[in-house]
Amino acid sequence: MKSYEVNFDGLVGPTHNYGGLSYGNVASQSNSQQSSNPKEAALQGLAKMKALMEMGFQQGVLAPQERPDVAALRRLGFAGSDAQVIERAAKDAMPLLVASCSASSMWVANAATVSPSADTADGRVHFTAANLNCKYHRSIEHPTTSRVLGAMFADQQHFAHHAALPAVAQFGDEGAANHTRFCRDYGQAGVEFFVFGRSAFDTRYPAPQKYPARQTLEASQAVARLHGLSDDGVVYAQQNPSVIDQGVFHNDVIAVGNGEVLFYHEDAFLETDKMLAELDAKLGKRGGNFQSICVPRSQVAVEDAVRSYLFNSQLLSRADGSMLLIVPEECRGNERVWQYLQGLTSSGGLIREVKVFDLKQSMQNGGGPACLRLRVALNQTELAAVNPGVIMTAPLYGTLTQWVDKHYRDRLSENDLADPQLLLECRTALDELTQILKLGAVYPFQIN
Ligand code: SUG
Repeated sequence: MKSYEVNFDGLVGPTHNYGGLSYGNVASQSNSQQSSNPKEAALQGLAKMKALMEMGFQQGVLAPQERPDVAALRRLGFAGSDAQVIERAAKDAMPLLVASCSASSMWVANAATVSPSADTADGRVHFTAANLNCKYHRSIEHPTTSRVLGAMFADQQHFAHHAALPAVAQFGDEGAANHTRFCRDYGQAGVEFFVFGRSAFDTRYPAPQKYPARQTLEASQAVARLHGLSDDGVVYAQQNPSVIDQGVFHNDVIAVGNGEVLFYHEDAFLETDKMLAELDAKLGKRGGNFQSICVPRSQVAVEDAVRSYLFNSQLLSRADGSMLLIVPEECRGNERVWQYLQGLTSSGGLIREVKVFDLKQSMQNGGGPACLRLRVALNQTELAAVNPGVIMTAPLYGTLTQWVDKHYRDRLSENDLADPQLLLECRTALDELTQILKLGAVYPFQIN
């Protein structure tokens, strides 16, 4: 049976703003307080979805969340009508209002970890929503994420959903941003590669000194257990703590994998040789031929990787067996990175083409092409069982661009977040969106 990698891209929500909320994420910190353009952000994301669809890739869309999250503010003690809750938060605790307005759910690589049916004990596709425990503004995403994923992948015969791990730092889980799957074919058993930043319980693993390591080994192991993965189909590796301290807050900022290929920076991991040997042996037992492409620090420094988001790219398999890299515009703007990419595509290797996308609105918060998508490998039967409302088509693209044009502002600054009108605009837009995407009631304002 034919199998596919389907990319579900996060639709940028109407409150997209630069809140400076992510310590350890260089772009988020350095663009803090700038005014944003939510309309442009959403259209940039939709343009990428459309382009991939037109190139023949399977493409889906993942809905944004309800923001401002009034229910989250109520849990923190703000009371009264919805408008009063926002007004009081703006007056007494602006950082909490900013956090409750973040459109960060757009980076759906952090929404969940997904294991395809070929890897799992019960032969279903498993999803574990990520607790995103490291940052408050992201930790409030998972209940809605679970409802949205449940509405997209509702058929229990094919899809199994797990609640987020316990919401403590020891089980910090950032989803697919630290998870890659290698396989010969998307429908065959593969090797799931979990990258962690620290161990919560075992002091033998070093930890970064400056910035937080968001993903723990124990969280990754729990996800592997929940999904029913077998030991011979799993490899764990530790991210190099020194690159976390240079701004690599997720592994997908320093490495990307697809099919049989891992594209990574020389400094990405600890014990790299051992890790590569394990990946090679385990994928070999599953009929695959593991290949790795190491980008040397002499050609691309970690700092250039972080600035350009070279590795936060989408590595896509084309019908002729070659690969295509989807990179952000910032890669073209970095001389060393661009030179490296020219050499890579002309070297006769697997990666033959680079396509550049303008995702500046998202990039200024540290979210590149790979952050904006959640990969779900599905066979034909499973794909047919997905809610068809979320599969990208030319008419859906048209409807969504019109929806964005109608509802989104083209400028948002911190002061605007306190505007009670913004809440109404967002709810009106999202209510319409759930009808467009055929999701049913998934948002707190629709349920409570
Ligand atoms: O969690 N930025 C996100 C970026 C997530 C990128 N995802 C992956 N690498 N997969 C984060 O740090 C910034 C929000 C702000 O500052 O307004 C933010 O949440």
